[in-house]
Amino acid sequence: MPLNRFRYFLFSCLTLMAATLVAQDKPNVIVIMADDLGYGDVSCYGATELETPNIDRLAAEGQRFTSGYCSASTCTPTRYSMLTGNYAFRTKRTGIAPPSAPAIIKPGVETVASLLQKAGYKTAVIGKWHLGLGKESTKSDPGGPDWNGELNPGPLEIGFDHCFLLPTTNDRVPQVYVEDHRVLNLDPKDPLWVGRKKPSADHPTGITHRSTLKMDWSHGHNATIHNGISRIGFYTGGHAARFRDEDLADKWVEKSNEFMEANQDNPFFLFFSSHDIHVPRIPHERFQGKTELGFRGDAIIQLDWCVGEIMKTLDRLKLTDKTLVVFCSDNGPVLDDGYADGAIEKIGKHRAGGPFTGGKYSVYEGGTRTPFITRWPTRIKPGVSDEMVCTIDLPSSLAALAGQKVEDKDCVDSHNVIDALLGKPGATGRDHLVQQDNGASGTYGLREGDWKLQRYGKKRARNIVVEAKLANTAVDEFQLFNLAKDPGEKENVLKENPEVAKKMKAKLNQIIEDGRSR
Ligand code: NG6
Ligand code: CA
Repeated sequence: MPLNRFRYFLFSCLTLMAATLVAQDKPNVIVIMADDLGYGDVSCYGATELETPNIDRLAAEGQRFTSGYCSASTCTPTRYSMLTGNYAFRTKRTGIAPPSAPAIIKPGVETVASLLQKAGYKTAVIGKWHLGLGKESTKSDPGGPDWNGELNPGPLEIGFDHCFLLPTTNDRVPQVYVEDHRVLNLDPKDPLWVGRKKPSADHPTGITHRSTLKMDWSHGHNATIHNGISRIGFYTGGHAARFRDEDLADKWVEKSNEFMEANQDNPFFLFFSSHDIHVPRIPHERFQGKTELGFRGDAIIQLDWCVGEIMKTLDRLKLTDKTLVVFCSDNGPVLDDGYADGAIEKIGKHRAGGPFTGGKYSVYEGGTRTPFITRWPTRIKPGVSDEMVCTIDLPSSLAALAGQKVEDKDCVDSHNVIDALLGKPGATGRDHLVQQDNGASGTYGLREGDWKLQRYGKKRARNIVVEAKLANTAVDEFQLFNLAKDPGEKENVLKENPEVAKKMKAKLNQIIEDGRSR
């Protein structure tokens, strides 16, 4: 070979090798997000009334965070923020989405999925979505999901190559899977109708047919009945497409396995979005009765099983060492969230929020401080971290890991805490975090170091006592706690620390007004 051609050949080989090395260097990423799972709900975070061996193994092989958060104490805003890296309170209509909500994250908005897609990843979301599907409503078109046609925009328009979804949440209609842009197994001769109003006078509901239900409702959830359980909202048709609640977990695992197998040779990002342990809690028959805590406990065992199955697949495909797994939750715990499943009656010694006060719907720590684990055997040294990290940090942190630039205008509240997530010695997490409850209620928490400020838009706090029925409690507009001395936020020390309170109120206002915090 002439020298010049040989040089060219050598150069090409080296370039190819370098590109392969870079691609290999990018780990797969799996974010496993549980639904309504509290800090104290798994054994590696102190639960004694049940055992979660697979989640515990993840923790034992990785970093277990004691200050790991989601950004809101309900589902839609946390998921919105986890994907976009923007606090949900900055955008209207990011509160809990109804069954017929249009796509909440608009095409063109950068997300953790679009960032990783640009970095060469194949991306998928499998499981609960609850971020709306379909177009906005206009005067002539009601918008929202076109259940019999194309469900667009959706995850595929914001960076996911593939999706297999529970479209909203399991207590909302309809009980069908959505694969990419369509309802799976829909028979055009039996179209799916979804609406807010009772479709006919004789349509059976949780009110008219209450005695036939296999699980009774306790508040709300009394509209259309499917699988012996009444739901939020009405629907008819689509019978061939309907699923059984008992089979959801198996389906998420099956579809995730397919995705991992198909993408074992290239970097992939999998958002495994479990419906457990949201209501209605109907675990598969093989998990029913596995705990003394009723279906809420049994659903935790089912969730743990899913985690184990994903870990098994990684082992089988020899991907464990090449995969960063992040385990987290979308909000804190709630016991009776609308169905009489015995969660309160059977709670015994179990403390779903661990040492923290409050749960789902609350800006007490229990609302957002949740299990948070990272595992990547070749890169993360096992240990426990007290660094503050949040699900909203995943876009910037994972982009940094994949070598993908995040533009200044995007992911405006997402901090790059990848070193803390990987447990690097001396790495620091966030120095502050804003916590919100649901929509634009004006209720916030601000944690900064050991201090925690709470601000209440309506001077009412929801779900402070997780072990009782959901209630609103009168509270002062502002409360201040010292988490180092009082992690349970029992003693409001605002009067004793007026300067701290003043500074934190100003900081909270500033973060809201600035429109960004990165
Ligand atoms: C509430 C529902 C609750 C749950 C929640 C959303 C009633 C009375 N309560 O409105 O059951 O569905 O919305 O939960 O309907 S989340 O985890 O998806 O945010
Ligand atoms: Ca939730």
